[in-house]
Formats: sequence, C-alpha cells, structure tokens
Amino acid sequence: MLRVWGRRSSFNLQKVMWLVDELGLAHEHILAGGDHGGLDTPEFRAMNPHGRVPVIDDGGVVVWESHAILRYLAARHGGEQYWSPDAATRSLADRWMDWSGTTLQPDFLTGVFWGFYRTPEGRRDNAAVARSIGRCSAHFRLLDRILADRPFLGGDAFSLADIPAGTALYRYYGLEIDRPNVLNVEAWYRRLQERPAYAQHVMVPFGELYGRLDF
Ligand SMILES: N[C@@H](CCC(=O)N[C@@H](CS)C(=O)NCC(=O)O)C(=O)O
Repeated sequence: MLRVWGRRSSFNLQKVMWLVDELGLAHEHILAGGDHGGLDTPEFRAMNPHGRVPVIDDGGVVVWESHAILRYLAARHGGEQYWSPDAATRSLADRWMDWSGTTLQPDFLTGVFWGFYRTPEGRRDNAAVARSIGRCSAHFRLLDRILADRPFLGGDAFSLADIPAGTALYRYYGLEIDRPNVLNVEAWYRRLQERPAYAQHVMVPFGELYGRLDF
C-alpha cells in the first residue's frame, strides 16, 4: 500500500495528495511535520535525509521532493493521460512544473507567503514583499495569456502541468494582497475547484501558519 507522509497544511504535500486522489490510489496518510513533528527520527531521516515532507513509500520505493513524487506517481500509476510515452507530450507538463518550482514558488511561496503571511508583522520586510507581489502579478498575467486559448495549463486536459501552479491559487486568492485582473486564471481556478481532489487536499485552511516561521 502507498504511504504518504506530510501535514495537511504543507503546500508540497498538497500537490502530492491532489494527484494521489486524482489517480484514485489506495493509500495511508501519515501526519508528519509542523506540530506533528517526526521529521528528525532516524527512521524518517533514512527515508529523506533532508527531513522534509512530502515523502512516499510505494511498496518499498521511497521518493522525496514533491515534483519527483508527482512524476513517479504519474509514470508508475497514471497511464497515458498523466505520463505519455511521447517525450514531447510529457514536456508540455514538465515545463510548467519546472517553471512553478523555479519561478512562481520563489516569488509567491517564499517572497509573499513566507515574507508576508508567515512572518510576524514587526519582522516583515515590506519593500521586499511588495517587490515579490509585483513579480507575482507579472507571473499571473502571463498565465492569463496562456490560458486564453486552453482550459488547462498543459492544453485541453487536466495534467501534471496544473498541479504545482494550481496549488498556489488557493493561497494567492486567500491573502489580502494586490492582484491583477486575470479572468482566464480565475476561470481556471474555478475549474480546479470543481475537482473533488482539489477541494479536499488543496483548499485546506492555512491559518495555523500565520506569523509562524518555526517550521
Ligand atoms: N522542495 C521540497 C520542499 C520540501 C519542504 O520544504 N517541505 C516543507 C513543507 S511544505 C517541510 O517539510 N517543512 C517542515 C515541516 O513541515 O515541519 C519539495 O518540493 O518537496
């Protein structure tokens, strides 16, 4: 049986649980990280030397790093919809996953979510947060142009392309920050919210993270 470690408020765990549920995989979810702890035990470090969640154990195959887990699950269990035998088709999702990890996440998750929401008010670098919010506006305007002629980031069908960037939407729209008017992104967000797996695993209240830098 597939086992998945992570806390429900973990952005990176949410990506994995979203896919696990889309694929209908039987699994055991073990709460770990944050107030649940458990990341420093020898057993956990043997699975992930970095002591971070998410981690999966799929019948003895241990994988850490959220996008590596998404690719593993898609390749192992996703069939052609999630893992095409054609390298060019796979690259349609791959590019958006890597863009999210290297561009959107640093500006949104680190710059805005950590810099603004998770940092206690008196310790915020407001100028840096404002710059990150501005870069996020540019990223979401770009996504808006991409989504003008397609329902999902990778094209006509939901795919891995939607998961990392789509996971950011719940927090992006949940913060009191300036956002651009991006109607195509909003329509995409509505389409994702209609998916039961998104509603269950991504739309998780994140109030426990307010003003907390300790995990
Ligand atoms: N690049 C890693 C980041 C892993 C990471 O930083 N995970 C956070 C949660 S999102 C964590 O383990 N934090 C410590 C904790 O929850 O106690 C990934 O994508 O999996």
